[in-house]
Amino acid sequence: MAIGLLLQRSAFAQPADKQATRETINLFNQLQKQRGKGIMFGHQDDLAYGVGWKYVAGRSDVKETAGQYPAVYGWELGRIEIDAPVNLDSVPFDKMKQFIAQAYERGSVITISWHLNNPLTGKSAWDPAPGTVTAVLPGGEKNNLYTTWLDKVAAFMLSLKGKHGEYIPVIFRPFHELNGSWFWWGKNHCTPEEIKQLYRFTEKYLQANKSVHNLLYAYNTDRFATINDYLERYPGDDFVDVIGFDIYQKGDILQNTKFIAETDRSLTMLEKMAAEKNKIPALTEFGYNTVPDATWWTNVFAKALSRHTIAYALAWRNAGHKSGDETEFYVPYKGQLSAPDFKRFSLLPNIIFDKKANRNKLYGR
Ligand code: BMA
Repeated sequence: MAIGLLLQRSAFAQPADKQATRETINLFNQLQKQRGKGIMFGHQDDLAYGVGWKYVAGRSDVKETAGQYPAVYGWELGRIEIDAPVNLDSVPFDKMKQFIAQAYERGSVITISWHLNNPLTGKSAWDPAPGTVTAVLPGGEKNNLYTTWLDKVAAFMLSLKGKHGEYIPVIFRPFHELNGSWFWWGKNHCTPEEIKQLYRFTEKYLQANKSVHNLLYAYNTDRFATINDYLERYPGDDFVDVIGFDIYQKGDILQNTKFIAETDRSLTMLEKMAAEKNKIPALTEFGYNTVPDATWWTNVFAKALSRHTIAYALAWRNAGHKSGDETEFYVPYKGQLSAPDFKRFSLLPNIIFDKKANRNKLYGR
């Protein structure tokens, strides 16, 4: 009975956007179907730069250490709203489009985040000025401005095309980490109802006003304690395709056991919700900055994933040396301490990089 019900439900599952393009529907179905075959490995900004290099055709820190490209590529639209030619991490939007097309042709998955500026103050996404969400909602003083920003997002999404003229599907994850309070859309700066409204407004506007139908939508918290906590700001099953959370290991390697336990526990809750709601579970961001542990990949991360069948896990960006003494990277580069272990991790039977991903024909072609 339970299995029958489940099959029945998945047979009718469809993306939040009822007019989603064929390739987008295929991606939605395939992401569900391939669960259990393995977890796809992703990396933010992978083809654009790595530690010690920028914009060298074909380069990728993941490829240079694991021996193959990732299966999922993360990109970021922050500052597209102000017509900047490059995003907040200096990635040129025109290059980003080319990288996205390349990855799509290889059969990989694209996911896009948006650290959009604060529409009320014009400052960054990290400016939590009181009243921003209220101002952005319909009837608010910045709603018009916000729709002009969405027009630019729509233009970007609609510029992504494959060889047959089809739109390239993208997993869009706006308002990520919404249960934290570091962004203007965060927990302490609006009510659950307000952020749900903003999420729904954004999606409806892109679909109805801009005819964008190549997006799957990700609802994405930071770390969370309970299912209730996770769902507090969930906009509803009709607005979400992928459910995920972001988690980073902090501190020294003595925290390994704690990280494994928390990630494992959170993934269990996520998979339970995904089964009930017929959504695709994913680890939407993860990492241990500078990976200061030679066996972190097989001894920590693989253990955290071992009991799970999420669709993918996205490592955050290899920014390298930033201003001051700061260094930021989440996958190894050639010669880095954890590189040999990362290679071993990439060969585990439940982990999918580029080669296995492309066999799965995620877009139905
Ligand atoms: C953060 C850091 C920042 C970056 C931001 C948006 O986690 O990587 O350097 O600007 O994400 O991509």
